[in-house]
Amino acid sequence: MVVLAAALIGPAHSSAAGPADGQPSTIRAKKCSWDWKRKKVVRWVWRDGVRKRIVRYRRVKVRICRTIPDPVPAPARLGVKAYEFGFTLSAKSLVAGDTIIELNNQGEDAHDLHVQRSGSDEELSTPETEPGTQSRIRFTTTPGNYRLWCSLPNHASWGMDTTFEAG
Ligand SMILES: [Cu+2]
Repeated sequence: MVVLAAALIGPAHSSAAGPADGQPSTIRAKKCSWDWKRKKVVRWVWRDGVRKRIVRYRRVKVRICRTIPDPVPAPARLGVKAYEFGFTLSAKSLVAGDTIIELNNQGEDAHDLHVQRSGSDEELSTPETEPGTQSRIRFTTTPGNYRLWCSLPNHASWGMDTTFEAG
């Protein structure tokens, strides 16, 4: 077996997209790079009256292109700090869709967090969350107003009751 170091340059015209090719820079669907591949070359020769099989490998430079999937959008995040007795939100509105709400209990009592979309019967909640700890709810919001409250006795009426908007 003979390995030839000689390189064969692959097709000069790649399908790389980008400004260098005069294409709009908004096209980012493909990513290309050069790679080395081993190519098997089989040849039959007559030597001293005997037919012999000669196998050689040579390195071939090839253009590898792969399609890059559209990036998955990161979930919207809403931080909710709990204290006695109220919530401080990191934002009053967020982009509708995949959402993570994190309850961060900075108070001295346990609290929980209930979430309900205005006009919906469906209600999500964290477990009761001890002081100094966090809980998360991950769900999909649709455009609208959401209520956030603590369900421990009297906590909502004492101020742990607020809203945010998804849009
Ligand atoms: Cu509470």
